[in-house]
Amino acid sequence: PTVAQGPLSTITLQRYLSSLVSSDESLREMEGLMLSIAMACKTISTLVNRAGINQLTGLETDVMGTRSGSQSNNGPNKKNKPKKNIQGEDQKKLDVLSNGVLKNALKFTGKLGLLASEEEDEALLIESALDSRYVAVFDPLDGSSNIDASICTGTIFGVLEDDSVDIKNEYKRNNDDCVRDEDAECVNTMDALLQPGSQLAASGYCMYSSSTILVFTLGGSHPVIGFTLDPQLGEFVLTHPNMRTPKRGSYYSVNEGNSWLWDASIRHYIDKIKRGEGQSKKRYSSRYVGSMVGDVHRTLLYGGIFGNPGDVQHRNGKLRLIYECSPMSFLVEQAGGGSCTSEGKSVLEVVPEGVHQRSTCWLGSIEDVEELKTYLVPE
Ligand code: P6P
Repeated sequence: PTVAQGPLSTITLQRYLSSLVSSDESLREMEGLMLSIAMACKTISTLVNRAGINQLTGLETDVMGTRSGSQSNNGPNKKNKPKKNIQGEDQKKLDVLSNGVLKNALKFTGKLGLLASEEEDEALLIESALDSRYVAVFDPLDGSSNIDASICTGTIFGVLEDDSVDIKNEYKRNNDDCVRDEDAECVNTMDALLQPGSQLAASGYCMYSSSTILVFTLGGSHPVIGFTLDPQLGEFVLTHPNMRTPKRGSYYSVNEGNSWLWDASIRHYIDKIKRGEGQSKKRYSSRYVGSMVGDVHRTLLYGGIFGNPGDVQHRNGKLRLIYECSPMSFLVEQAGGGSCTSEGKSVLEVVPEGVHQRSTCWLGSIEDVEELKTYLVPE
């Protein structure tokens, strides 16, 4: 797609998307979705940047211990118990806030009938848009455990074509706007959501760091493209018109604290590249933030390999498939990189069986991923 060229700083996200739609009208709905996601990310960026000032750091809590039935919240011995998400992880205040911001932004587009979030136990149906073309999956604030230390965090999102025709009828039958994986009567609804990453119509992330950068791709012939939030303008402006990950890098990005639990094949690979005994003969350095968006963004720009490999205690690793592994793998492969599971399979071909299912995941420079695969024990 050609975009009217000007100095990069004057091409805003709005102008970029409208020039795409003028050459391909079928992207009109996607334009609306991307603009609403961008608006939500601007709000989340402000929340993240002002977390310490607005006392929004720390854990989301349930006020416990008040006398049952009492109206007032000044019951005796109030105990604040941290709220947990469906993964059993402590929810941060900003997890809950960011989820609400993104969920509402997407609902109000009227262009989404179904969405799944890391912070929602079940998938949500939006009655006013059940026959819409797209469904959305997202992690509203990935890496939020880093918030209190002001380390980078990010929003990860994916947009899928809703190819099932029966969501509206299933909704009428059940009259329930929540959909659980095991709901037998919501098979078509869940089918729309539980698609492999290869079916994504768009994916991307917004990183909240020294700058706020929105990176996404619409797949197909579209590039991976990056926009940086200009705080003076309050606009995302084009800064990375066509992001291509280097064919090989010299960084590996993985939590070595778990290396004693890894499969021997993975320990062997990391050991070789850190000693300069891999294919490139370069000695690789370790870079690991512990925030997927930051680690993937650096890998996308500088090259190398990122992984959350799983181990004997967590066979499927820690990352979730539909709203972390698939969108990030789709984007990195669109930028000329590669991705695979710890079994050496394509992440984008893994068919999800549940909204919060985890998957092992490696992604980064194509030559680094291909070299890793030569070590992996085929299943
Ligand atoms: P580990 C953050 O909690 C997260 O979901 C990702 O952002 C990050 O890459 C991963 O978990 C870190 O996992 O096992 O290193 O703590």
